[in-house]
Amino acid sequence: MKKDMSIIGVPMDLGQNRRGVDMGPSAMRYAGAIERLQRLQYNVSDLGDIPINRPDGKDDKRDGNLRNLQQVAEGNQALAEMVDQEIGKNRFPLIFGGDHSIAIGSLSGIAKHYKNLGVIWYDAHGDLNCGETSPSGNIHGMPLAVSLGIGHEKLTNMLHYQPKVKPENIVIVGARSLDPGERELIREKGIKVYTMHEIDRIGMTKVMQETIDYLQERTDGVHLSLDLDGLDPSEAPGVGTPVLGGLTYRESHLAMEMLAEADILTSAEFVEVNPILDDKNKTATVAVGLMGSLFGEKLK
Ligand code: HAR
Ligand code: MN
Ligand code: MN
Ligand code: MN
Repeated sequence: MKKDMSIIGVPMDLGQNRRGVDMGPSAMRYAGAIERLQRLQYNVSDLGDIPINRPDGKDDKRDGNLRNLQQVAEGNQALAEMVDQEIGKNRFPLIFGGDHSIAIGSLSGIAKHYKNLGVIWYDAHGDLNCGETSPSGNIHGMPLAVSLGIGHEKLTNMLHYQPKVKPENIVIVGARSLDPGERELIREKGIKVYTMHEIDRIGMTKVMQETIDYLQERTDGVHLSLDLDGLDPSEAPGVGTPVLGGLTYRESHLAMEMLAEADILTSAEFVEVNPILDDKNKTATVAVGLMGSLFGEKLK
């Protein structure tokens, strides 16, 4: 893993309905993210937070059932440019959300630099909706579809190229809440998914070993997009759309350690931490613990 690392905060809460997730970057910094990474000998540069414009108060789902499309697109555009620039300087981008709509900007900035970017989508959800299939109009349920070139042009064509990612280079881990349109897309595109059912059956060790082998064979870089709602709400309660029956902290810790050992990651993001819904910053603390494992601690 590269030792020069750039932290980018994205205080975005407009990709969904519940305020507070804009404080995710602060919560993870407060939980000691920067110090933890420095202790692991990373040369960390904290670039602060991307400015997010507030909506005008009128609503909202004016353009194709997409809530706050304009502001979400603008924030992601700024993020994409910054990520692109940091990778250009040969630095590892580590992005703190914010709701999961920020993966649109991350992937736009990252994928430019790879022919075959791999993506690990660690999440209770597939985030494979578009305006037509979304039950909510919330853009945080759409970023993976956007990366495939499916969705509103303002999002799919960010930085003027698309698609960002090929369906065969994606692995979803932890899924347990998929909408009908998402299931159809998964089937149609042949996206690799480890649902909670598979993880229960074969265990996290095998799931991650298969994921790593699969991606190592076909990709030239791997982005980890870790949505804290992939974990069980008993351990990560500070998320806007909790779903029972999730991954434990220990399973997640193991997954991160296996990724560290395989040394395949080239960028990462931690999203959906909402300190307003949390229990004494527990979820941000879990996120920072997972960062520790992901970036090389191997104590516990
Ligand atoms: N699938 C639902 C929707 O599109 C819920 C998405 C909830 N999302 C997230 N992203 N937290 O993973 O509205
Ligand atoms: Mn998500
Ligand atoms: Mn989710
Ligand atoms: Mn351990």
